[in-house]
This record gives sequence, C-alpha cells and structure tokens, in this order.
Amino acid sequence: MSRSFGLVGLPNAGKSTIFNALTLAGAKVEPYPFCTIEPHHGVAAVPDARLNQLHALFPGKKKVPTTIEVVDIAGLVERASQGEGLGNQFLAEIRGVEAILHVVRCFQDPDIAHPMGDLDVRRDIGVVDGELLAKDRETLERRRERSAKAARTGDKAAQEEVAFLDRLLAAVDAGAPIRTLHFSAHELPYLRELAPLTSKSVLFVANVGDEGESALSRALAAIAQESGAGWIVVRGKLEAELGEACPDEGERQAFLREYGLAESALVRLVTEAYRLLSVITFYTVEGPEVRAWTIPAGAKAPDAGAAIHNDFRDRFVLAEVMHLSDLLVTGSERALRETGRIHRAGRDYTVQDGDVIHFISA
Ligand SMILES: Nc1nc2c(ncn2[C@@H]2O[C@H](COP(=O)(O)OP(=O)(O)O)[C@@H](O)[C@H]2O)c(=O)[nH]1
Ligand SMILES: [Mg+2]
Repeated sequence: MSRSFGLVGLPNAGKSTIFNALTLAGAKVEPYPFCTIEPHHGVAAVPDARLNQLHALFPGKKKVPTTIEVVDIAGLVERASQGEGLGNQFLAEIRGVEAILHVVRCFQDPDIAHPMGDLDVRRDIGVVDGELLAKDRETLERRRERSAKAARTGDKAAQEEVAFLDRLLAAVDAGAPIRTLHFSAHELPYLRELAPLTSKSVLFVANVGDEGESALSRALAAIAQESGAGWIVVRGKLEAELGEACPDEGERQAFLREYGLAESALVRLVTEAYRLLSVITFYTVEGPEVRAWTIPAGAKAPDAGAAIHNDFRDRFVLAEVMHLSDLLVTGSERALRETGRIHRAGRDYTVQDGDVIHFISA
C-alpha cells in the first residue's frame, strides 16, 4: 500500500516545485498563485538501499519497491475556509491523505511574489494552520449539533460523544492542532472516523534556496519541534531541476553529493515520514519478485501477511523470518536453512523493520 501525502502551503511557497522534486512528474510550475487548479497526483518509487542489496542476491528477479503517493493540493490563502481563493475545494482534498507535507517558503527571491509581501515563517505557518483549524471547528460543531440532539433524549453514547467533541473544540479554539492531544485506545476509532484535518501527522518542508539552511529554516525547525511535527530542509528548485536534467538515480546522487547533500529530498522525506507515521518495511522474495512492503510498526506476522494478500491473515500457518544481514553474509537462503538460521515465527511474532519473510498459509 502506498502512503499518501498532501502538499499544503501558501501560494508560491514552492509546493509544485517540491512535488516535481519528489515525483519528477513535471507538474506545471509557474510564478503565479493558483496555477495548480486541479490537484496533481504523483507516485514516487521509494529508493531503498536494503532492497537493492537483497535484489543483488537475486539478479534474475524483478525489484519492486514501495511507493508513496503525493498530492499537490492547490494553494490556499487567508480565509480559504470561508471560501476565499480556491477555498473549500482545497480543504476537501486534504481529507483524503494520510499525512500533510506543509511547505514553507524559506527562499529569498524578489521576482517571486509572496502573498503577504515579505517572508515570515511563523506568520505563514499560522495562516495555513489557522485555515485548517477553522475547517475542523466547522466539522466538529456540525457533528456536535447532531450528537447534542440525541444526548438530550438521554442517549448515553451521544452524551459521551458530546463530551469528546467539546474536548476537541476546546483545543481547536485555543489554536492547538488535534494531533497534539492524547487519546485513549477506545477513542481512537472514533477520532479516525471523524478525521479532523489537524489530527493528521505533519511534516514541515523548509523550501530553501540553493544556498541551503538559513535563519528562516532554523526558525521553522524550532516551530516544528514545538508542535510535535517533523521537518526536513529541501532545496526544492535545485532538486526539481536536477530531477528533470538527470533522470538516472546514480547520476543524480553524484550531483547531490557535489552540493554536500548525502541523500535526495525523496529519501529524506520518506525516512522522516515513515518515522512520523510509525511505519516499517519488510521484504519478500517470492516467485519472480524481490519486493518491499510497508506496515505499521508493531504489526504481528498475520497482519504483515495481509499487506500482501488477505489469505495470509486468514489462513496463516507460520512465517519463516530471515535477517537481511544474515542473508547478505551467507549469500543464500539455502545456507541459512542448513545452519538453522531461519526463524519459524507464529501468529504472535511482531515483525521487525528489515525482516525478510516467507509466509506459509494453509
Ligand atoms: N529562487 C527560487 N525560486 C523558487 C524556489 N522554489 C520555488 N521557486 C519558484 O517559486 C515559484 C513558485 O513555485 P511553485 O512551486 O509554483 O509554488 P506553489 O504555488 O506553492 O505551487 C516558481 O517560479 C518556482 O520556480 C527556490 O528555492 N528558489
Ligand atoms: Mg502550485
């Protein structure tokens, strides 16, 4: 399954540029607000050094990486939640994604207009967050009205719901994103169903110029830390141009190193986003494919199997688990089998990041 990310940020923050850098998909980039009228959807294969190593042992097989889906959501302005700019269309798009990539302009360029005239990281973030919070307030209040009616008839569940919604509304009114609250295990399914925008994980993207980190990107890092979000620094324009000029991954890596960047924006984004979402990767070597899969951290073997096929959950017998490092050292599965280094794991086994697994089903 692809993890999905929605790019939000003020007009001209560099969302489409970052989208291009991530997907190399060539979405239209223009120095005008609202050039992204229709949301653009892109899919990027996740570069994965461990998958490459595993694949090297099975060169005859096809390498199938995991993917991420990125949605370039049309720009929002102040009062978008009240229908300004592209208004509600923008907000509806965000509902569908798993996590938010909040692009913040940290590059100086007098030729590129800023909707508020000058650069101010904290204010810019505040405007976008304010719109998301306003939309959440609207959703929660509508929901509360319905529950309150039922609560007045003595409906216990509805009364609990009203109390829960009041807690969320109090946070929103205080300007706190819902992701900063704590929830008990029995509240989580209801929260998931409500899916308020500010309950989603946020990864800030500091879009910096060719010169790299600056006082602006450092200010953004501090704000991200305050609000329980992740952040990465990306030279959006540089990486987008590199992606276009240089479709070969190895060549691109060499150029990035010249700029002092060890890894591409995509790799840094995926690493940080998987950490934020508590997602891990395991591998399979089955039939003609060597393949990577993502699952929530803590998943048991049958649930990991279900990422591949539902039958693997329902008809789970056991999982044969190998460590990638063991495989790389011995060079073959047979050698591991002969030396008893394949772990036969049952239903209760918690899959570990980097496991190589054969599922055996009835
Ligand atoms: N100088 C400079 N320009 C940039 C940078 N990132 C984006 N831009 C330019 O800013 C303008 C707006 O970028 P775009 O990605 O379309 O912003 P969006 O409105 O958020 O989608 C485009 O002309 C980009 O080429 C950067 O790091 N440096
Ligand atoms: Mg755009």
